[in-house]
Amino acid sequence: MQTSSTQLKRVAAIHDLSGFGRCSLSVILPVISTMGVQVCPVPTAVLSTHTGGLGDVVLRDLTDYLQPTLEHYRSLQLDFDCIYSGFLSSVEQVDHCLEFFRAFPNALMVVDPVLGDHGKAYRTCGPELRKRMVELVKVADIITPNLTEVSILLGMDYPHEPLTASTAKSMLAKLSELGPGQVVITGANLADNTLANLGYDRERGTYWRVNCTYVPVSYPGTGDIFASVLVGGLLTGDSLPIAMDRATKFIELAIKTTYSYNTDPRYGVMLEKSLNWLTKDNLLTGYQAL
Ligand code: PXL
Repeated sequence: MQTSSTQLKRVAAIHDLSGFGRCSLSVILPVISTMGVQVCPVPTAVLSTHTGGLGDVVLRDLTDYLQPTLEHYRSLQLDFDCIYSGFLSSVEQVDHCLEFFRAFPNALMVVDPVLGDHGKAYRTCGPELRKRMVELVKVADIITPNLTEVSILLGMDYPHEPLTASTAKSMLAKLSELGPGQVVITGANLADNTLANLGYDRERGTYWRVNCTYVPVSYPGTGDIFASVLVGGLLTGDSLPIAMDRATKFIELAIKTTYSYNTDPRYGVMLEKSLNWLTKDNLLTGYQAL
């Protein structure tokens, strides 16, 4: 039996498992484990690769796996410190995620509303899923959309122009009004010519930004890695701005390492070369008030 001081935090991660291309559970498992948090994968689907340009993907939907799995965990009287949802392969999976959230009311509810990127919805995310994702956002404690997902959730046009600080703050506040007390928007181009991850803590009334270095390549899975580091940080004692800072610095390291090797961007970031950074006691002072 573990004593409370040696007990690890435990996360149920409801995401797909893509075999090749370094996204979703393939990156979530190593990242969160390396941060000293137990992560229990609850796969929503198994795919041969991610859906970002690698040809005819083999996809096996696991919608009918989710509810019996929750029942099994209930029968074992397992508890989770965090339920973290992401890519869903059917609309009904929204209901199953809601059941998970209801089953563990004391858990930190993290929703990464995976729906699209670069102004376009992913081809597996149809109109009904795009509409219903807001039901998960409503019950979440924290959400981590990119700007494409922000525009879908708020029913507005994708912002092609850089955001002023006041527009960015109003987006964060509007998302929080949907439910979550903490909101993180990833990859926002700001009008002062910077790229930043943005945060909002409603209770504290504070807006945050962590600037990132621009690299002219986009890799799949970086949103999943970012959210995983954020979850790992928050569960091991980080404040929101420190967790955002940690996640931003780690993504920057993984992207810059990968970019230097000139690999095919569709293959994702070379996570294996960067993971060990997460075990270090890093100094994190890069966050700023927005
Ligand atoms: O990283 C988001 C993501 C998750 N899962 C699958 C994807 C993508 C993005 O392309 O295709 C299957």
